[in-house]
Amino acid sequence: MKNYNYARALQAALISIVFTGSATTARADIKDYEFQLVDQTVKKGDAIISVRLVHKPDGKPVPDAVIFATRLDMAPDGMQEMATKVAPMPSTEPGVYKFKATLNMVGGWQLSLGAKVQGETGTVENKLVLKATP
Ligand SMILES: [Cu+2]
Repeated sequence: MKNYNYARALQAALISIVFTGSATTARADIKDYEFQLVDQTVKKGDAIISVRLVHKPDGKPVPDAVIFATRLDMAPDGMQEMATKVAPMPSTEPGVYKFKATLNMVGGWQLSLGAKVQGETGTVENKLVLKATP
């Protein structure tokens, strides 16, 4: 009987360790981060695209992320092959990342971003759809 109680206590202790461990992981989950467009539309031609990186659980902007991948193409309008160059610009507001690009066609454009967040493992990967207007 004594051994049985000991086993129960050990099992309870292990379960609480597992739960504590998963709660910690959830708090630091890279999936808690998301890029959002500051403006859904831009004028056709030379444009500045601003995106905000937010930590979703508290809505806070996230500065100093390292953006390592960008692609801007017309996939939303069935023109994946129509891509344009994306150049990073200096940020003027913490958590807001700016890019310069020439959108030479009116319609839907998809901005794909890959980023690393300081102190987090994994990468933030988002695809944002914006509209170029005449
Ligand atoms: Cu096009």
